[in-house]
Amino acid sequence: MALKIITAFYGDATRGADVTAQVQAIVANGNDDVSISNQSLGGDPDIGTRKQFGAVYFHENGTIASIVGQEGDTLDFVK
Ligand SMILES: [Ca+2]
Repeated sequence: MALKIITAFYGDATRGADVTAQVQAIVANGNDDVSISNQSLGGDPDIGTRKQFGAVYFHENGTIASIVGQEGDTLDFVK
């Protein structure tokens, strides 16, 4: 069973994008390593800044987890 993404955000305090659907698509096939980039998340919500990323999601075991990072990171959703 894939992870269930509750919410995911990519951007900065000024501009950002809800990337819940993009992250859900990345993890839909069981992959749990998510590259944080304009390419993987569907565009650049604030050109010229280093974007932040945060997500809240259900693990397979039913618990809720959160993860944060920055543009350029690869985040491991299930360690
Ligand atoms: Ca993993």
